[in-house]
Amino acid sequence: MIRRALILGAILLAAPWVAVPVSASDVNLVVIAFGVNWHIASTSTPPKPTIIISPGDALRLQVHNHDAMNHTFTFPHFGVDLQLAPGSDAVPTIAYVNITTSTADNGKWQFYCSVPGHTTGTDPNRDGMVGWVQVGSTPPTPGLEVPLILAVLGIAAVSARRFAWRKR
Ligand SMILES: [Cu+2]
Repeated sequence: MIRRALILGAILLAAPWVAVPVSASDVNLVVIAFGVNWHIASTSTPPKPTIIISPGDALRLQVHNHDAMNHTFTFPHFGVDLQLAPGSDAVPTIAYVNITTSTADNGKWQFYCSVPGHTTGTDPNRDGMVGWVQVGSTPPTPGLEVPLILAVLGIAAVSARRFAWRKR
């Protein structure tokens, strides 16, 4: 009986970690250099975008340049540094970037254009022609998990004791 209670406790403890889903999808996006700013999908979306993906996702980017000047798509965390020749709305310059992520990439990472004058500040806190990729959600505040684990342990301990007492 004690053993059964302990096994039940162990299963309850293990369950939250076993249940964590593993997602791995392709995220296809167009990132546009326009007006010395980055935009997602269209030139009229807000500048300085944040792309949110899950660890394990593959980020498949088309990087377009609509400006009649050079830009770069520079993303230090993922080792990407692309030159973008001048383009236009009618005939944008198009480059392709594939980024594969894992749980090791959890966090918020900045990309930018390295042409002098297009950003101010230094890595990883530039301003201007910048954007971010956030891998995973921001971690939840600890406080819910710990009491839950203690409650499960408490239930297991109490039932083990009760069974031991009954046995006598
Ligand atoms: Cu630029």
